[in-house]
Order: sequence, then structure tokens, then C-alpha cells
Amino acid sequence: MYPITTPRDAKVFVAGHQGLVGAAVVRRLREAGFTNILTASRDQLDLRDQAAVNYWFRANRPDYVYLVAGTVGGIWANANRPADFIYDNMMIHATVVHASHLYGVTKLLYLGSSCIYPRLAPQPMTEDALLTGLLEPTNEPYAIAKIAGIKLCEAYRKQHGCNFISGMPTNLYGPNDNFDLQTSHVLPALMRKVHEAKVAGRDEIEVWGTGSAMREFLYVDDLADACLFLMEHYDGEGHVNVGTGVEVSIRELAETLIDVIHPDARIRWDDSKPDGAPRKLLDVTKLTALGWTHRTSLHDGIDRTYAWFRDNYDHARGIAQAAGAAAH
Ligand code: GFB
Repeated sequence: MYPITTPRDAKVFVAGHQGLVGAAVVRRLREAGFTNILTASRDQLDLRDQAAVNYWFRANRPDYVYLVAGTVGGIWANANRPADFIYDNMMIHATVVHASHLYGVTKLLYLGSSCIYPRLAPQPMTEDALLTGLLEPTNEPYAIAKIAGIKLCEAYRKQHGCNFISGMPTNLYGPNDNFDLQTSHVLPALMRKVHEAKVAGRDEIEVWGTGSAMREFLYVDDLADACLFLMEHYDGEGHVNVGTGVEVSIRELAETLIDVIHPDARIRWDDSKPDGAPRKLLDVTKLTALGWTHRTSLHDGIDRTYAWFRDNYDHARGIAQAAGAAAH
């Protein structure tokens, strides 16, 4: 375990505390003994509104900021809501980074996404692959917004000396994820499909695409620990990949979920849906060299997530309905 030197009574703003990542970051900060965690719900603070964000920062004066808020979703949500994905995320990043500069935040951690890298970047993808090729079309608007977030942090560091750093996580999953079947990412979507087929006594699971796409999956509590680690031990200009360095095919993922949840089920492929990027495996050498590695295997992470999903089925469906409603 790494040393934590930030004063435990420092004011720490977790922007996006109700989402998959934000909730995990709050859990990790509380576990580490932080007593002054600041949050603001969407109803309390529209992070796209610079005046409102400035007012909130002037009133609350956070010392540290975890910028993990955003409009997020899987391949289908990205393909159907490009304007929401680019506008919301560009505005959220711009207002929070600018207000953090205006009101003297000591340090800010911004989280991007692995979709910032070119569709056909050499695998595994190092941080240097950024902007070296064309992006994956299914999530290009979102990727452009996330790349802008990285460049914002670098520009405020260069012009104003701000200690704003960037982490670049791979595909994430875990408790409190979005399980809506249209807007979610693949792991929660397939987990719900397999679970509901089992409960309903059905033995066919619809899986999108061809199953040949490869993906890397990081358990969200590991990501939250990496965020705290970077906040404590990284002050560099460039972004840092955060992943496991291990990839599986969508077919393997579906088969694993079926083995764990409903072994009698079989897959029906819907190849009218896109595969998206063929691969997007992160090179995690830089983070490993800094002294951090993930701890939760995909199998353990699936077990823990499925236990949470079963125990919180109605809540998970509520998140799904909210996400689905936001999509319309
Ligand atoms: O997780 P996912 O939606 O997004 O899809 P990406 C990953 C792969 O899973 C694709 C397949 O090849 C899908 O065709 N898949 C199979 C499914 N069945 C399903 C299903 O029921 N639901 C979903 N959603 N996928 C995201 C970006 O790309 O990666 C985000 O769109 C973000 O913006 C995230 O960057 C990290 O992994 O393709």
C-alpha cells in the first residue's frame, strides 16, 4: 500500500459522485479517512454552467478535485446521442477545470477514457499513441471531448502552473453501474441479460456484434484506488493509462458470464449491431513504473458485481431507467 500524505480534513470535491466511478472514488476516500468530501448532485449543480460552477467553487473552495463527472454510455448510446456526448462532456471539463484555476485548487485529477486512442493504434496502446490516427467512428464525438479534457489540463499547467493531472481508464465495471440495456456498456448489459434469462427460464442470450472485438475490463474499485494513488504520487504533465493489461473477446466475456450465472444458456449473435473498435488494450507500463497495479481479476470482479446486482436489482433497474430516460 502507498503512503497518503494529503491532510484528511482537506476539502475534496468529487464531481460526478453518483456515477459508477464517482461513487467508487467516494468509497475509497472515506476508507482512507477523508472527512471533508464535497459533492453536488445534478439537481444542485449543472456542471455545464460556468457561472453556476464558479459560484459553487467560490462558496465551497475545494482544495482537491476529482473530475469524474460526465455523460457516458456504451457503443449504442454513443452512436445515438453524439451531440449530448460531445457537448455535455466538453462543457463539464471546461467549467470545472477553469473554476479550479480561478479558485486556487491545489490539485485536480481528470479522468478520460481509452476511446481517445486511434481505432487502429498498435496494441497495447501507449500514452504516445494519442492523436496519431483516426478515431473509432462509433464514439468519436465523445473521444474528442475527452481529448479536449486532457489538453485543457496540460494548457492550464503550461500557462498558469496548475497541478492538473489526467488518468486514462480502460472499460470499467462494478457496483452502481448503469444496467440499462440500450445505454449501458457491454459487461453490465450482458450480466443483466443473462440474469433475466435465468430468472425467466429462457436459455437464449442476445449478444451484439460478432463477438470478435477485444476489450480490457478494470473493476471500478481498483480504478478508484488508482485515482487516489495518482492524486498522491503523480504530478506530471502527460496523461497516465489505467488498466489491467489483459484483454478478452466479447465472446469470452459472454461465455464467462453465462458460466457464472446461467450455464444452460446459449448465445444468439445480433450482427446488425456494431463491434466498435476491434481492440483497445492499454499499455500500463507508465503506471506500473509509478508503483500501482490492479488487484481484482475479471472473474472476481464479475462475482462481486453480480452479487451487488442481485442484492440491488431494483436499484440497478432504477439507475437503468434513469439512464434510459436521460437518453430520450
Ligand atoms: O462496452 P461497449 O458498449 O462500448 O461495447 P465500447 C463493447 C463491445 O461489446 C462491442 C459488444 O463490440 C459491442 O458490440 N456488445 C455485445 C455489447 N453485446 C452488447 C450489449 O448488449 N451491450 C453493449 N453495450 N455492447 C465504449 C465507448 O466503447 O468504451 C465509451 O463507447 C467509452 O464511450 C467506453 O469509451 C470505455 O467498449 O465499444
